[in-house]
Amino acid sequence: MNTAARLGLYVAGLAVVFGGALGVGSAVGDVAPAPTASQAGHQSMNMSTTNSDTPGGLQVSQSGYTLNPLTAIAAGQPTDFKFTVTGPDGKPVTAYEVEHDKKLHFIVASRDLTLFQHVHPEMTPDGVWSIKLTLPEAGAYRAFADFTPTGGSGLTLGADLQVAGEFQPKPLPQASRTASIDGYNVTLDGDLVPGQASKLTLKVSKDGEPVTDLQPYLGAYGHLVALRAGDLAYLHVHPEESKAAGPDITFYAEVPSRGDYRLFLDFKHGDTVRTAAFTAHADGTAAAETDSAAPHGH
Ligand SMILES: [Cu+2]
Repeated sequence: MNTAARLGLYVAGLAVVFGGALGVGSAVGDVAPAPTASQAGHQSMNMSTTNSDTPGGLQVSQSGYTLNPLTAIAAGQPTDFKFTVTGPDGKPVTAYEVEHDKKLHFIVASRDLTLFQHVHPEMTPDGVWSIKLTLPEAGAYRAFADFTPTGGSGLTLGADLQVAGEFQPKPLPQASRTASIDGYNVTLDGDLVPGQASKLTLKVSKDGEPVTDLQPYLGAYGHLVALRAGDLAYLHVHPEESKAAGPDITFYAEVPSRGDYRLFLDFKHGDTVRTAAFTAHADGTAAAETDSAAPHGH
């Protein structure tokens, strides 16, 4: 399938997800809604007790689905990490919808937001997921599973992972509009405004030249994960459909509150996926910040 067709399919998928989410929101918001035939067919909707405004990733169990880590991780040791997602019947879920090219997206971030991995585990037919993980340092981590069970709505569940040993938590990196990784420079344009879909444009360059041959990754030219400092709430970010393979990649990020956020952009070039990370502050105004003046709220 060519890239344009893949992106088109991906956008169609997003529309479906939005439709599903709106359905849940209105069902939860109504006062004692009479179950409709379609709701009765979706067990997860009836079991949902979460306000639709609650960001993802803050709960280990939601709508009857639970993330269960099965493997302890030692610092610096490559580990075959296993987990399951159990469903409303208590059994491991084995049927998932494909979103962004994958059935399940697994993200691990250190609680201080200085380490980040976005990986794609493999599932056995009995519903046990596994992925080779190396967490280089001891400390507290948060693992996120982002998925849509077949017959249910999209969910992001979060679980703590503790890696034994002494560790020194690092302060949140200063807010910045530029990030460097492996000779690539990525700049961030746009401002996070609480309660709005905030347009963010990331521009990738290498050796001072704009990169115009980005490779599709997860059905788009980039994938952005945004985590809130303080509780690692996992935020909704939607890519804008793009026919150009760079240098600009545009996203819409919905941040629920003022405060600091850490943005992680995965992009693919030269057959390698790299991550550029930014700290951004959402202060409720759309005023431009500069690198040197970027406030870092405490
Ligand atoms: Cu993913």
